[in-house]
Amino acid sequence: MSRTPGFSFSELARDGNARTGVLSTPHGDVLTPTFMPVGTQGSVKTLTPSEVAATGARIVLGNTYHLWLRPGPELVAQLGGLHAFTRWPHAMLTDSGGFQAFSLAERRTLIEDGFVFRSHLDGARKTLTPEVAMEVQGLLGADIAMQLDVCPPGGAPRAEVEEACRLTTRWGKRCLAAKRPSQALFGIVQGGTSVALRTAHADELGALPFDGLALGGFSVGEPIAMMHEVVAQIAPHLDPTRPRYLMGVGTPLDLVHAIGAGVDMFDCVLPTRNARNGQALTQHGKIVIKQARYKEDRSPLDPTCACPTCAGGYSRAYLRHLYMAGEILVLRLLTEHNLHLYGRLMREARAAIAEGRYAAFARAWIGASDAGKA
Ligand code: PRF
Ligand code: ZN
Repeated sequence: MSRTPGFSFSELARDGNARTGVLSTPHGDVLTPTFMPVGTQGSVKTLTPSEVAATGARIVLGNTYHLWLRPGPELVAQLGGLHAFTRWPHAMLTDSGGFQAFSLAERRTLIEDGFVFRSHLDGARKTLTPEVAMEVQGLLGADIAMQLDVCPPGGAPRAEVEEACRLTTRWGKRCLAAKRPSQALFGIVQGGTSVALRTAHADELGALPFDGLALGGFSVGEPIAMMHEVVAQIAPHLDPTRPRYLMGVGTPLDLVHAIGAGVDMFDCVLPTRNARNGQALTQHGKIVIKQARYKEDRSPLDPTCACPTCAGGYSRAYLRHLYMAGEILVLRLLTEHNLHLYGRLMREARAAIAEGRYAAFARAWIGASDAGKA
């Protein structure tokens, strides 16, 4: 079932439930598993597109909610679309805006037709319907659009999770009807931590002609072990001919678990946001750079890392100094390091799957981070 011209997914190798493949888009091929750095407002904070690509990323995520409110999709379209506007030449995906409207907007309410809310920028009253979400994403012109969905908070009552699934299916059908023929569209499976609700919702959305299927509603406050368990059960159940995308997740360990379950795509603000909060991630856990223990530390963040920060010889002591002095260079240096770690994790995971040794690879990563915590 070829749905959108210029867009396809093919599995290259499988190892248990883990798989490696290639996602072809009008802006190039993306090897999976892949991590999409988050470029909420049309930039991956602190980095240029060529710096982002140097981390290994070949697809980034943009946000409908933010770009709709500012600078507006008509302006972006007039300036040639999000690719031309931002100078990112590779693949791009936009999230539909519901999740962000729910977490950022003021006085938001959910109705059958969509979300009604007030902008967090100027208080203007806005209505985000499935048709508006598709119109905005069409004007932005990313390779992949996401359907408008309802993401209940972690621990929401079962009736609320069931209603979120029903509404998400109805909105998914409206998004498919409103989609541009040239833009791929992914459906979003909800269902909280219930495997039964998620299985039913995955079957419902899987019957529709989406180009890919996402798992939404994870990492919203449920225990991490429960997320790993539910993802392990539901991901293999999603149609293997289409890419599987776990939204807004997570730590390197979360990704190692989810790749083992058969997830192909990820996005998360964690590597970029934590960098700006002074945290460097490594295979052995995180480094909080402001800590006094790094004051005279001549070593790089991670001696095994080939990123421009570590390979460039910047010491932990210098990075700590920059952070304490409020120098913005440190935000770039930590962001580069963190995104290179995610890029390397994806590259090594793909190689491990292709060579049939993913289980050993995952054990090594999980063991190294457990040792780092001790
Ligand atoms: N839906 C959408 N975007 C998202 C999520 C979701 O459930 C999440 C949940 N982790 C992150 N981003 N549309
Ligand atoms: Zn590094």
